[in-house]
Amino acid sequence: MARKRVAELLVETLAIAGVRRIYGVVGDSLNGIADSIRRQKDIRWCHVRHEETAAFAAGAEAHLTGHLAVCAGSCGPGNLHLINGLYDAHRSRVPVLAIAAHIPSHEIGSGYFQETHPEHLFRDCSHYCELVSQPEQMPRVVEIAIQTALARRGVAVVVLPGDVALREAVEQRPRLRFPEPHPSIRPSDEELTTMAGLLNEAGKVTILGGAGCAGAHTELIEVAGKLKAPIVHALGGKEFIEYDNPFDVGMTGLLGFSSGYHAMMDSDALLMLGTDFPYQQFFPEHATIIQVDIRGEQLGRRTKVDAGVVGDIKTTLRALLPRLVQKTDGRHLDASLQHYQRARQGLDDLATGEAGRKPIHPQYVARVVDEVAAPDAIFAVDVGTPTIWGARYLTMNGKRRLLGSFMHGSMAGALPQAIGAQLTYPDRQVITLSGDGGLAMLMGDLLTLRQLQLPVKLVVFNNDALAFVELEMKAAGILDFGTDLRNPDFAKMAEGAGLLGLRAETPEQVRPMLVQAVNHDGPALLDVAVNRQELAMPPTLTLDEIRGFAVFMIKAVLNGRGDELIDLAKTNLFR
Ligand SMILES: Cc1cc2nc3c(=O)[nH]c(=O)nc-3n(C[C@H](O)[C@H](O)[C@H](O)COP(=O)(O)OP(=O)(O)OC[C@H]3O[C@@H](n4cnc5c(N)ncnc54)[C@H](O)[C@@H]3O)c2cc1C
Ligand SMILES: Cc1ncc(C[n+]2csc(CCOP(=O)(O)OP(=O)(O)O)c2C)c(N)n1
Repeated sequence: MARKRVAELLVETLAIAGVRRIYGVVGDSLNGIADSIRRQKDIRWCHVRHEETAAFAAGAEAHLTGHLAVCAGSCGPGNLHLINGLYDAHRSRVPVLAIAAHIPSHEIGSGYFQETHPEHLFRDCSHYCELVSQPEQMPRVVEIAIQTALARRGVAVVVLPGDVALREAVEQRPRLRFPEPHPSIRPSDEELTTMAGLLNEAGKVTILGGAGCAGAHTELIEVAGKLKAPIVHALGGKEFIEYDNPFDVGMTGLLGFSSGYHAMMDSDALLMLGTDFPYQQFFPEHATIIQVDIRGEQLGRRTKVDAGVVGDIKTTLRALLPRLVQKTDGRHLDASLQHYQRARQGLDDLATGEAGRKPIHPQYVARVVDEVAAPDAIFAVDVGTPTIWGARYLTMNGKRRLLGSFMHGSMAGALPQAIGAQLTYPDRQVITLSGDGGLAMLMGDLLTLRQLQLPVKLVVFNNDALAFVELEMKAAGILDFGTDLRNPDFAKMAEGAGLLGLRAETPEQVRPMLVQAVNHDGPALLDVAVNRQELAMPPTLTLDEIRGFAVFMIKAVLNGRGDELIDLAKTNLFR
């Protein structure tokens, strides 16, 4: 029997590891791998138009499934294009393997056509990044890469020169066949006793939960009940914490709810569970802080911590529960819940759309998306104001999922993440909240929706601006600059690309068009002309920020842009 080539063995190893898709763009140096994929049935080649899309799509698949996802790029520029999406996956700690095809091995170091040094380039956005220079290294290197991506949660990169991929393999089959590791980890008895002591002693306890609470909903609710503790969430935890939660008081942070902010600030003890919420200024200074994280290096990273323990949230809370004394004083919880109701009402009041009354408020669009979307819809939100609208108006229910570039903070993630989501879950509704800037940035991959027949629904918040940055500029007291967008007719462009294209210009058009898009048997884009200046006030303004707004107004007047000020006032004070 003919001996396998290195590329073939690589693909077989991935298939045995459960990989079902590889996202990428082909190229000479990838030919060996592409040909091996073509000749087997387990793994599908998902041909996108930009390698950044491939990496974001793989990241979305990994986020949704928890399993390894794979992307690939050809040598030099091909794999270089992966880098931003890989940073996103790495920062979001989802297991992604990137295959970076490389120039012929005998040319390395000669300054050859398309030569780069992928082992250096990807070092910063991976846990593991190694060059395969000999057939003997296969499958061991790719297996180490897979194990590292899964065990350390993040990116691993295998750099494979095109000629090595085509050589005969020495080993003939993958070595590893064990399932993905899922250990249960909990703090020691002494640590649990210390934690319980601090929580039992404290008067007002608040919980801040993050993405690490996934799979621990029951335990979280039980602990909150015993401690009579309001639960605040960080954005990454929204999809796992917010639903069926009588202790929910919303999110904190600049985009958060005032109730989330105050529940933390007013607490005597804060219990941080599986969160890397990054903004230091939103942590209380005087509370006792107890933190649980699966990774010890996270403890005390964002705020001072009085007791930090290593453990997975589910196992740790299970072990902690019998040590907690049932609290009886519910005043902190009740006050926080009432505050949350008021904050929620305040936000809901902004999400209105009256027939014929322009402009369309983006909050209203997000609300309608929330109402029309399926109970198990997957949402992908762009960085920019769509992140705000998603965080505030999309309701999670335990089945819906939420994708975004929350930690890396890259624009343009929604479309490529939606591509990965729809390929992974062909029968689920996948809806984006796209920025007009974000959509334009990776717009070429609209073509992928038709090519791969993906019925993704794109909702474009078309405000003719890089509005989030405009807001940041205003808050910093500088005049907005470089934020104007002269957009094309996105609906017509979508039609040209084989999608259903719709454009809503008045509030009453939003719902019927969205329903039409969702019911359309194929990809659809709904371009909504939304208000540009919709101030998204943080729960508390710092003195610096208040000064910032004031300075902006003065500068705007000095600059003869009083009209804009009036717009601002109309939009935000008199609506
Ligand atoms: C424009 C923009 C604005 C934003 N504004 C806000 C904002 O106002 N508010 C906000 O909250 N976020 C905001 N974000 C997102 C923010 O940057 C962070 O990404 C987010 O707060 C982190 O959420 P997290 O802590 O839930 O998730 P992660 O950052 O993913 O942290 C999860 C933590 O849990 C740990 N972990 C994982 N699994 C387990 C387990 N099984 N057991 C124990 N520990 C585990 C991990 O080690 C990690 O430390 C914004 C993002 C953007 C792009
Ligand atoms: C790749 C990248 N470039 C620039 C930025 C800085 N940035 C953050 S939000 C934003 C504006 C996003 O504009 P758009 O997609 O139109 O959404 P909007 O805020 O207008 O709703 C920019 C430029 C970024 N986060 N990522």
